[in-house]
Amino acid sequence: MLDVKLVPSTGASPQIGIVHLGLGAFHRAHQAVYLQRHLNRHGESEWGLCSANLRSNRTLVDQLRERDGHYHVAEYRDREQVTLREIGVLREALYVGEGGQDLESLLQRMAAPQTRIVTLTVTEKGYCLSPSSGQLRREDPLIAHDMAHPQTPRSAPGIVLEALRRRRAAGTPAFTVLCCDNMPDNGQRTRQAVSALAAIQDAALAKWVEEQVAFPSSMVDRIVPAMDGESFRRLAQELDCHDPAAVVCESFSQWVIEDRFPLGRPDWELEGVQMVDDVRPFETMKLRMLNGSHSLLAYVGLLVGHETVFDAVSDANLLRLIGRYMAEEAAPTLDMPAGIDLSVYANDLKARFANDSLQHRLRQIAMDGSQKLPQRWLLGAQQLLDQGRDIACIALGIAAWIRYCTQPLPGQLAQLIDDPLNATFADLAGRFEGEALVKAFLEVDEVFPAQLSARAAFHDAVQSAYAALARDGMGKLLSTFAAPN
Ligand code: CS2
Repeated sequence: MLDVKLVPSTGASPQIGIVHLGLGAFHRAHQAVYLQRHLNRHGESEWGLCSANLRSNRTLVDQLRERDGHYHVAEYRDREQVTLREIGVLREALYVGEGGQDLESLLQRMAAPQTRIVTLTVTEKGYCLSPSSGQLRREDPLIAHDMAHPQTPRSAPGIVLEALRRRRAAGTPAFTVLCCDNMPDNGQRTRQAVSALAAIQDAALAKWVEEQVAFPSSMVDRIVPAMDGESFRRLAQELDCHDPAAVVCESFSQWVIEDRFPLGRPDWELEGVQMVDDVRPFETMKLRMLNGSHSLLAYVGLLVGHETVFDAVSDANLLRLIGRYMAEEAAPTLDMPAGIDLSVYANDLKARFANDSLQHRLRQIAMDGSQKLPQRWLLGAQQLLDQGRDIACIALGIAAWIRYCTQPLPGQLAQLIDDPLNATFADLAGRFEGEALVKAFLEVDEVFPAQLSARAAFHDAVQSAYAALARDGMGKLLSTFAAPN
């Protein structure tokens, strides 16, 4: 029997104090929930949200507008317990789109003195940085557009910069920029994107950004699968919830934020947010342990025919694989503050992955691998090699990723790889095979840091994993690989 707890939105309609870029499922189920709990606790709030989608999902924005921004979040602990939360903290939903429909409203909202924080979940590629070096990709079409038309920007860094330019011109103090995407040093990366663009446009503005804008880093964590027909059906059947803007997620949630907010912030710590001086150890732990395991489950799991994270961790070989990866290839690269036990963290992650109420598709995790691999596996691999350690799991993961990017999965005519470097991968797949293909992949410098791809031990490990995969198939390889000692 499913135990359903309902939590309505209480409190007065809040004033908008935060503008968010990237109105996806994650934002609706993570940040918005913390702000809702803040509103429910205080009964009023000056931290309401205006959230915008930059390119995707106009329909969602329309649906939210029809409901005055109200929607539901179903937090599943397991098959037995769920909390259905009503969210009323989203005061304005905007869609910028290619035609720039709401761009001016968004920029005005960001420039308004009441806006004190701008948050972002635009995914790794939304910052237009090279994944391996963190430098702004001037050749990115969105950046090229924003360099030519800074006042009608399209990229996330361009929009943040134009809003900051307007604030500076009006004598309004800078808002704080809080990145909530899964990148290492994500505040610093965001600063890098905005500052590099500013430096191209206007030296005085670049100096002002450097001196006046705080870019605290944060670590965000909650598993929020993209909604699909099946999740909507279950919401209707199990919870009688017929809300097209609803989101399903796990009950676990974590947010660790660097406490640098010159214009103030909500008292988030009351809602369980960890406000710290340095977020890096938490971010690195989460990226390598959770996201690194996720990517391993995705590429290896898809090759053996699994569809969801739950299916993948129900496969004893895969469960052993991520156990080994976390213990031998992620944990040894981490330097955690006292009180954090990485083996407990690893076990908690396995339990979270085994939540069978979530239909978390491996394909969703597999997308944008070029943007994710550096922080999930490659920086750690470099450290492991420096320490003279083995990188067998990471090498297997990279071999599986190369395979996934270059060969259709069984039962499919053609595989659509959802990745900004799609064309590069297709080109390599057309020109090379076997060892030469692996070599060519490892030389894609957008993904693989030069220091790593220069190492023979790195090439050898990936080459031998790929050769075994090509020879034996992933099923056989995985069973020998993950055999218990
Ligand atoms: C996942 C993440 O899609 C992915 O790549 O690894 O979205 C993951 O679910 C979240 O980071 C969990 O906090």
